[in-house]
Amino acid sequence: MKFSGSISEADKEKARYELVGVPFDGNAFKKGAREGPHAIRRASQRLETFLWHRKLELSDLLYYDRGNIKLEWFTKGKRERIEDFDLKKRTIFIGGDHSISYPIVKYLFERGEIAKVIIIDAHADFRDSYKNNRFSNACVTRRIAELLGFENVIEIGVRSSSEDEYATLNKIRICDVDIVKEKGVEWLLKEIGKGEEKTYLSIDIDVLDPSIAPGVEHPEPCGMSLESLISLIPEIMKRKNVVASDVVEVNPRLDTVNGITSINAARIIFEILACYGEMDTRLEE
Ligand SMILES: [Mn+2]
Repeated sequence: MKFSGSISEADKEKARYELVGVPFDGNAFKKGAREGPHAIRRASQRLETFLWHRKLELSDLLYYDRGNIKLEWFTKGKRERIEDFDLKKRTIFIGGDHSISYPIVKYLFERGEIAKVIIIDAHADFRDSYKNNRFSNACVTRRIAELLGFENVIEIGVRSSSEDEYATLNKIRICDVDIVKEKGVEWLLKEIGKGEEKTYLSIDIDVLDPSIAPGVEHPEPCGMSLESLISLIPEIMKRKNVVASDVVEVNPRLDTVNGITSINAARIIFEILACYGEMDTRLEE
């Protein structure tokens, strides 16, 4: 099954954007996120591809769901790589647990495809190691920041970390929920800044409130509404040259209330696709 609105394999050369599933949960504690790509593709079929608030038929954007890629990863950090991958088009990776972001970012960074990373997540994920695994989904932001340079990573929506983790967090720019509540979205957008550098946007679905995204390994109360996330994404993408992104941490085994977490993940992917379209229209003008 392909993501809703994907062009067919016969027409794939016409695609302007790509979707790629990464069915991997080897670094999660509770398994199930490997079923995320399938569940999100299925959920996407339940939504209209006509985006009402934009009056945009998504399939007109021409995107292709190229199926899943393999992540070859021996946990405990011995080795990690993704299948050779060519980022010719703006892409959305569908996870998988959050640890998939690291090998993808590493792969793209080493090929000069990205320079900055924005992470939207309830959790700081800044532990040096978790349960004796440095590549755990609880360490992903730390690994990415070490790779790209701490100044090249910004984290939004955070509302949870350990005390030890918190003590190290001054190394990266964190716009946590409290400060965004206090200073407002305009302030947040100034913090994010503008720039043409190629950026990777990683969205952990658990940034949403658990009432609307219950199907996650670590639900964290007092999260974002879907409306605020959906309005934040275009604001970020107006200011940053987002060439690739991911939506991670949907665990269908825990998503027992009408698959709402998968539905909301599909809806977020719709929004990113619409923003890719908008970015390219702007560049062509
Ligand atoms: Mn998280």
